[in-house]
Amino acid sequence: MKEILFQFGLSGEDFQAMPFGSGLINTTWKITDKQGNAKYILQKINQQIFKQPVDIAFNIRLIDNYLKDHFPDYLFVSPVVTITGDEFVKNDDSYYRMFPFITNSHTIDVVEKPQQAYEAARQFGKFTKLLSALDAAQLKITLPDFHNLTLRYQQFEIALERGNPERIMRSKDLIAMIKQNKRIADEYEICKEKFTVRVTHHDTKISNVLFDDADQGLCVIDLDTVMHGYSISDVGDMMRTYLCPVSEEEKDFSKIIIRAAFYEAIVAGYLSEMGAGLTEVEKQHIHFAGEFMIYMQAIRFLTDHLNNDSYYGAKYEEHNFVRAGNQIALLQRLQEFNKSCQSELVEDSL
Ligand code: GN1
Ligand code: MG
Repeated sequence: MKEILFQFGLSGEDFQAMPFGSGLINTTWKITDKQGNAKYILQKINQQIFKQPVDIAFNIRLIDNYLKDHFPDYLFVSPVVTITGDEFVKNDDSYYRMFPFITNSHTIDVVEKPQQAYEAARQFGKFTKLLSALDAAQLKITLPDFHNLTLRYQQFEIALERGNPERIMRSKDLIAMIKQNKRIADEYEICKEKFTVRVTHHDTKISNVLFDDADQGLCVIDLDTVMHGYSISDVGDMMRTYLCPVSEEEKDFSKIIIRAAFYEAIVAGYLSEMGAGLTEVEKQHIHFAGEFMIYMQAIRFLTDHLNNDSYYGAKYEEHNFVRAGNQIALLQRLQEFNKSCQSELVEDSL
């Protein structure tokens, strides 16, 4: 750690690293000074997943330059360069990068108030809006087919053939539920052609938004998966992670509920920035977004369980099985919620 900090121009005597955050992929530390003040965020990139860290750096530089040129007031958290002027420190074949810790900012891990959901959705909407004139095709593809639900479904089918036979047997109920909901993958395959390709964040969980001391959103962070994509990815992942008071880690599925006020906050926050820019087709699919992302995450967790946890890892034997079951329960609650909203709409129009 000392050597890595040194490469970023920091003395190991004056700074201390502490594990930080709850991401599943990269490893993150908070770097504090002697007084205990947070100064930097250090990250080791998971190269099993991100095969080309230099592509991530390319994208961040492209966006940074674009925003500095066109929207200089936007708070963009640029990486700290090393003493040799590089974006990474390479150590034992691993890539480390560092960001300044923005003073008077904080992140949150759980969405407790609709206002937080609104602010976050506004920030993700604003990010895509500010970059709407940047050709998304210029961005490198850091994770090919990341939100390609058609492919995720195919990978699930392959896992059913080649995965761990015992786990397949014990997962038969979840497998059946994934299959029963295949229409979500079919709908995606049909409608994706009609969507506008946009600069999309692809990881809109609440801890990827910086808030100021008055709980106003400042900007979005964690740009590793910023690529060309569709608005349903960003809106959908907000629904997946903000609507329910408990996360994908929760084992007691009776706690999985949909909070209507948070649903409205996400839609209102996103539309406050993107409303004028979205096409009719995109607007019509806002309500599809949550189902799309929750279903895809359920597939990804279950596929990984069947493949012996090779992607997400597992802290206990059934970890990804529980996560998949959690996401299926969330999908069911959202489907009930969407149905009841539709019947309310019908009643309203009568
Ligand atoms: C991963 O590492 P983290 O938590 O930012 C994953 C997301 C999933 C999420 C589920 C690159 O994100 O797609 O939604 O876990 N990122 C990657 O918690 O696979
Ligand atoms: Mg992430």
